[in-house]
Amino acid sequence: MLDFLFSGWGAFWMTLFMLVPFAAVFYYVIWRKSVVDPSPEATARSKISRVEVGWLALVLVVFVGVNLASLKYMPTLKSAHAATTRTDIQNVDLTATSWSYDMSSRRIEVGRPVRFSGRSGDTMHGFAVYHPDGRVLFTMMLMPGLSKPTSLIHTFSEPGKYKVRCLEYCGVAHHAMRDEIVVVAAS
Ligand SMILES: [Cu+2]
Repeated sequence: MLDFLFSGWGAFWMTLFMLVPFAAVFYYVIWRKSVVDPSPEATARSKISRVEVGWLALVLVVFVGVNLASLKYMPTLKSAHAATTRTDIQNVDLTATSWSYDMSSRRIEVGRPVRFSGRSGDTMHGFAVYHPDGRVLFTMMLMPGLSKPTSLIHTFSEPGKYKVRCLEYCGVAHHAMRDEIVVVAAS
């Protein structure tokens, strides 16, 4: 669905688009400074204003709150949880080599956790799995020369065709480094 974003121009326009809010805030701050507050030296430096206390408190609450609330979505914590509570884990071993994946299986059962154990045969590669609607479900970084594979446990909740892409730049055909996993109904 969001395939156009992965073309060169799609990524280019998306990057520009994401810079728009930053540019707007930047110009607003400069405008305010020049129009409303022409002499910042006039304000007392030793005192911390109420507005500053408010902003600090807001940042603290948002920072701590978002971190706490997002803990359970962290792939590492999800993996650890599945590894200790589930006994029906499916295993998929994979090796990434420029510019394809060698996978022990491309068929996965829905609802059962899958342990992806990945290695790299040459250089740095990525292993990112996309939901059929275009969302990234997780990504793994595969570094060459490690004694143990990089592993992650994920449970697919819907059957379908899931695209795999490399998200670490790995050479001239990096953009063509793709694969597919099929998640099927439990047998
Ligand atoms: Cu790559």
